Amino acid sequence: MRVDDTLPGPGMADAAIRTTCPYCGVGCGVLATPDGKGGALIAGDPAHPANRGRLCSKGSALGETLGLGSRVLHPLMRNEAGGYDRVSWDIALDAVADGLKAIIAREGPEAVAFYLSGQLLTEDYYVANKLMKGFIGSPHVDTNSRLCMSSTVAGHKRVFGSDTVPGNYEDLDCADLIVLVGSNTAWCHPVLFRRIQQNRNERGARVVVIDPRVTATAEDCDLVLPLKPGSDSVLFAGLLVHLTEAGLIDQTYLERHTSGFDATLENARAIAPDLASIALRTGLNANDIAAFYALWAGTPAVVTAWSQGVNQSAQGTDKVAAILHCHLATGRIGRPGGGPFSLTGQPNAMGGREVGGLANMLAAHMGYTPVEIDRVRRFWNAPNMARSEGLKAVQMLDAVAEKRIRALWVMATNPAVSLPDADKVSAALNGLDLFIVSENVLSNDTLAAKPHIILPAAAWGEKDGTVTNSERRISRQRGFLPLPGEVKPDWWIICEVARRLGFGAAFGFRNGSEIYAEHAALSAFENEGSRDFDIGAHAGLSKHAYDRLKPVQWPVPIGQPQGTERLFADGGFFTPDRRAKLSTLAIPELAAARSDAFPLLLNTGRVRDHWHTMTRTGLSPRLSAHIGEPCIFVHPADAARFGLAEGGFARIANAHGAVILKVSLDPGAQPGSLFAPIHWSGETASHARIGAAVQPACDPYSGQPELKATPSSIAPVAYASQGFVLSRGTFALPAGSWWAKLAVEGGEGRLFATDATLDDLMAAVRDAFGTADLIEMIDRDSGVYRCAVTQGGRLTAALFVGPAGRAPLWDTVKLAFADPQSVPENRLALLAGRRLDGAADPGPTVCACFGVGLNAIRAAFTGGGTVTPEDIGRQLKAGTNCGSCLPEIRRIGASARETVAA
Ligand SMILES: Nc1nc2c(c(=O)[nH]1)N[C@H]1C(S)=C(S)[C@@H](COP(=O)(O)OP(=O)(O)OC[C@H]3O[C@@H](n4cnc5c(=O)[nH]c(N)nc54)[C@H](O)[C@@H]3O)O[C@H]1N2
Ligand SMILES: Nc1nc2c(c(=O)[nH]1)N[C@H]1C(S)=C(S)[C@@H](COP(=O)(O)OP(=O)(O)OC[C@H]3O[C@@H](n4cnc5c(=O)[nH]c(N)nc54)[C@H](O)[C@@H]3O)O[C@H]1N2
Ligand code: SF4
Ligand SMILES: [Mo]
Repeated sequence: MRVDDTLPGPGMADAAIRTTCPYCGVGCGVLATPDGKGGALIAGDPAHPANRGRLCSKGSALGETLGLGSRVLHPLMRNEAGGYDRVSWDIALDAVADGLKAIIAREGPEAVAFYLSGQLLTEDYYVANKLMKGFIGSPHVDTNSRLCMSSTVAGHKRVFGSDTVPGNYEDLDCADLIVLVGSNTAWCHPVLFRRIQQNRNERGARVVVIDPRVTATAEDCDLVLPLKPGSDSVLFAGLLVHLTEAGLIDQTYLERHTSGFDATLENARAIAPDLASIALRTGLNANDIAAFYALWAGTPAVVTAWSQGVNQSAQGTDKVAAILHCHLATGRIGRPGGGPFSLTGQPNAMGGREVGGLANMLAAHMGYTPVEIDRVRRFWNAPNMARSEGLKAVQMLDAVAEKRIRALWVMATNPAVSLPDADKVSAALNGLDLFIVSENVLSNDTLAAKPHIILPAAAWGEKDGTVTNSERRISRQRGFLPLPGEVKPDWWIICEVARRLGFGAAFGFRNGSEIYAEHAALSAFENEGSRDFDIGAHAGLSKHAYDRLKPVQWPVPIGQPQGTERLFADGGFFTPDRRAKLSTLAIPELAAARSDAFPLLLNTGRVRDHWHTMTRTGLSPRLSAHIGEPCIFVHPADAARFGLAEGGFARIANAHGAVILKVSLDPGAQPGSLFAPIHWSGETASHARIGAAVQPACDPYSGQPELKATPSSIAPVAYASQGFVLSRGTFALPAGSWWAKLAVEGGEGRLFATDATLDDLMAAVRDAFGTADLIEMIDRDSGVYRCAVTQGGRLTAALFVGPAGRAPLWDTVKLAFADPQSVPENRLALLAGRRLDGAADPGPTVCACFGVGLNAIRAAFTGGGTVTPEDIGRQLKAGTNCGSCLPEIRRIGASARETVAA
């Protein structure tokens, strides 16, 4: 196979293009080989330092998400009737520019705002930020990274003076202890999890998991600390006290490179005076806390890594600072195998931070001091510099609701789903004077709020630029597919609008490479080592060199083109006195207090095989097979307390909104807490847009919302019947039904529950499919109805329904539906839900990479003799690619052994 670093060209159809995965912040290198028909073969890039050839289930399935069926391919404008007309780019861009001009003239520049995303490329982000903050003159640029990384940014800046991640992924290979705080690494950063596990298996590294829930990550570790939600800073304040008492403070490092230790220690003592009070406040067992402290104290090569359990918190910035303090006090920073490590969420959350995508940053890691404003103004030759920090995401949407912001341009994010208090967000968006969305897809919940103008943007595989991963590594994301329809790159769209606003001279970029070169030059402009973010070595980068850019970790200052592996081992912080600043933490009030009306805390987060609002992973049948339905994970004790049953439904409600989700009993859940995935939206489910039931309370420093602990109630919801429907097109269920849509091979699948009668359902079937090719089976006494529609002998639709609690299984019918060649000879067997080839039903998918089902794995475990997960890998291939199902396979093994023993 030929591998090309650059772009596909004539005669290169068989060449693999090096690019990076568009999902998580691990930033894995991908080799994409276009198939010449709009698709591509996807493989991990063995040469990329982030993944060395590995990909997780989501990355491996990227080829299944390249179809154009759901894409927006032409500029669209809303007409008077509320529908959309296809318009030319000129008309759409003029409308954007004229609309912005009119609002700026009438209300001033601060009435306009951009809401951006960590899924934009650095080049897109740079021009958006430059246009708004330097030329339109409004500071109101914020990004979905506010919901994701901003507490880490605020924590880094408070303590280090700059938003710097000191370490790198190799530290995870050579640490002796890895502490994962509020991170479900096994599911959310699977390739790093594999690296951590490899270290554990081969070098004996120890792993500690700190998370109120016992997650898949916690199944492969040495110590689990299921602390009370929000109590992390107590635990880490206690660690600081312990380290001091154990004589482990690195006095030399502390004296040379830090300030503020004494007051910080005093404050830590007030927060966490002794083990008993730490145990009380964290809800942890005192012995476990002592074991954790001893382990951390006794292991110099320790990495403390965190993500949303720390960031998405009303005390997020303090939590980050509390972790950083422990590393600084022991000098365990910037050394191989040692340091604090923020795991970034999105593929380019870091790049967005670098260009100034956050409302409180200006550009190139500069803030809003008069000197910095003036420096950026001179560099940009900017006529209308923003003068002070802008509104952060939640406040920005409040300003939209209050009509202080009249025009909003949303790019590459789906705020009607992902912002807290999401119903309010949808209504606010709908009320804008000018609402512009740059999107890949034709339909999502933000588009349902009816933008005036929809701009079709290039998607992964088409767009071309750079991204920065969690370890500061800048990699090229390269296009390997032609731009479909009239789709354009985001940077192009922004520059065209800038030109129409009269700023053409500053936005005359012909390609991403010219933008990157300017961004690099700004990073070095009057820097001289005063700012961490310096990629001056790339300032003069030619297009040729840019196209061949190899992954490199910043800083990459002039004279250091090889980049920088680690920072701060010898101090050199970016505060005025070059010292890290330890500071006091607020005594954490466990902010989200439960009440009688709302006795539970609603925690929200991710599942293994879906990405955010599912606009891409929702297209992949393979990825929809793992957790296909919007569930609420409940501890069995809470289920008993509130009358909930596994597989039943529950209404979760609070002051903000309500959702209805399927109940899944989870012994790993913390009693008193619920966990719901964030992925379902109004597009993919009837009642599962969780953002509607999430509070908008924010961390006071970072403005990051507390998305992990909304006081809520839960109550069972009963439906008369439950079933599934498979169809080539969309099937309309009777009003009031609960449903969740899933990608299935060959069409659309919906799982549903309803109070509609069998007659209502039969009428809906007749409406949708007619009667010509319909076979039906009905047993009114049992409340069972099943039908299949065949055309030319092939199954084209099916609906099975039964009484609630006895939902028909769909795995075998799905197989017949998926296979366009299969002609069910025995249609009655099909209606009976039996496999037509007589083979065993595979059951729900466990290994998404190889499509291995639960039943097959269970059968292999119970087949006799001692069977290990490795045997399962050899027999069935399950777990041998990305490995993110390994914890689940081990669990199936354990329960199979219990069953056999019983
Ligand atoms: N499969 C998948 N992977 C993804 C994504 C995806 O959508 N799907 N998205 C990417 C993005 S953008 C992000 S930001 C990352 C997020 O990656 P993670 O942060 O790992 O994911 P989450 O599930 O949001 O939350 C992590 C954990 O925080 C825990 N938690 C809640 N409250 C607390 C607390 O008070 N203290 C502690 N210590 N823990 C707490 C939750 O129980 C949860 O298990 O994932 C990235 N990777
Ligand atoms: N309750 C709760 N809410 C959360 C979270 C949580 O844990 N709990 N997590 C938060 C976090 S960490 C994150 S990162 C957010 C994620 O939330 P969002 O950013 O809202 O989710 P996505 O589904 O990734 O939305 C991206 C949108 O941009 C489009 N898109 C993708 N690529 C491009 C592109 O290159 N150009 C353009 N123009 N469009 C593109 C996609 O089609 C999609 O519609 O959710 C946040 N919200
Ligand atoms: S770990 Fe998975 S989702 Fe994340 S970058 Fe790598 S392949 Fe993509
Ligand atoms: Mo995120």
